[in-house]
Amino acid sequence: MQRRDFLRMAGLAASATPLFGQQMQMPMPAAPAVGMPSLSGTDFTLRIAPVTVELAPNRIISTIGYNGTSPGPLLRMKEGVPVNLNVINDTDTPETVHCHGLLIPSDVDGSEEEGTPVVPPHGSRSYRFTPTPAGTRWYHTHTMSMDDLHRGGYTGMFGFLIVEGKDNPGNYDQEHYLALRDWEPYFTSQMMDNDDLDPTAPRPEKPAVLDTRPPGLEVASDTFSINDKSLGAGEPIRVRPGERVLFHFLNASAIENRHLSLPGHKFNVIALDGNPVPTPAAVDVLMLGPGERIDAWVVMNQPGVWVMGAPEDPVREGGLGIVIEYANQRRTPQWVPPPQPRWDYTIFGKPPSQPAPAERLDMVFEKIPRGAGKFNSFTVNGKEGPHDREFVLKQGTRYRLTFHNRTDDAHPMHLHRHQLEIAEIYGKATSGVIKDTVVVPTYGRASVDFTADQPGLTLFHCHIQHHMDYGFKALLRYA
Ligand SMILES: [Cu+2]
Repeated sequence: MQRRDFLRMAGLAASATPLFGQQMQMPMPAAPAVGMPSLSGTDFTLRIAPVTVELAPNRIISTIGYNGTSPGPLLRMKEGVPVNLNVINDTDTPETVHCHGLLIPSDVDGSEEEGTPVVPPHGSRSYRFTPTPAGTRWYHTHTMSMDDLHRGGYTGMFGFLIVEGKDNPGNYDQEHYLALRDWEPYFTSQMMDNDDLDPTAPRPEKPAVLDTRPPGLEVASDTFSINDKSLGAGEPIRVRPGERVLFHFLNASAIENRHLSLPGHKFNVIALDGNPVPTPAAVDVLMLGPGERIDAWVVMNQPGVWVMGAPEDPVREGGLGIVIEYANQRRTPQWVPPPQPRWDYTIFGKPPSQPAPAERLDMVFEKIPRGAGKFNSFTVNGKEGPHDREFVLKQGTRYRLTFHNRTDDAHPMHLHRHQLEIAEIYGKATSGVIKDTVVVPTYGRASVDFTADQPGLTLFHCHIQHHMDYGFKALLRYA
């Protein structure tokens, strides 16, 4: 590490407490979650190298991270102000850093498929771009892992990237950035999904005859954390009755959609994937697919000591949670199962009012059991990625993209460098919900609109690493 970088990190670590210090209307009574330094300005350096993560005193894992930690530093950029992102790669493999949710050119987006130059092993590279739009974004490696569970998205290479706009919500007492994560993944043929908790969900794409061939191996985990700490191992979030706490949640998992709840409290969702929603609404349970973010505030009005965590017992007990402790309360953290999770993007939308799209594209998703030897493979319209010349966009055209999910899994579908407006999902029409990653339900259908206004190669893929690596991606290009 260069001395300059070290000084910068050290200085920021010391001043990291008031994250939105200047803009806050009330003083922050407690420190934010530890373990996540923050960097701001216009010149950012990320150093990729092995790190250890102390999930709990008796649970220390080795992985790869940024600037000595995982999650990496919170990067704070200003909307519209050009930045340099300098990436130093201290590992033996080429690396990429993808800025997820930003509308930036292909050659700096951080995807090799789009033509972004990689950071060579033991080399460095500088990317210059103008961050936009404002909101909760994130950055992560975009390399393939294939059958190596110590590479790519399975490592600790992820962090928050906040693009600050002119507006700031401001009206809260504390602010926390919480990344949901799993560690030490392994292969299994057991399906452990919790995507299908709602048996009443419509399944318009369920095939009349199901494929009964034995499935291949998928990736699972039993070890979880929020940021770098498993439930109970880190400092609690300390609150006082009546406080409004703003949470920025990120599912930084490479393998699974996750739910989250806080007994006795509701999440007031104000933004999805960093984009303000037309109809903020209070919910008991959040759902985040890999890659998704939710900004939500909570009024702390149930004094006690609570577990905010995953509703599924093995996941929460495996570490996916954090303790919320009210002042002057001393007791074992309490957990109460939430009502049936029923996540629905459309409650945050408004009645359909979007213009009719000029063009329509259909994508049929299928899973081929053991299509890749011992693993499943995934196809879009009958073929594995890259779909080099299949999806050719006309500049300036508004498209409606309809996903037909004929698989037994819910997939978080991510389009790089563009914003997706949900038009229909779960059989409901909506508008105004702007996302970059949309979880398409099991055997479900979803339509999203986007404007082709970002010329250049554009990657579309499932954000579950194993699915992306085994075919579930497509390269969109402009005519
Ligand atoms: Cu998937």
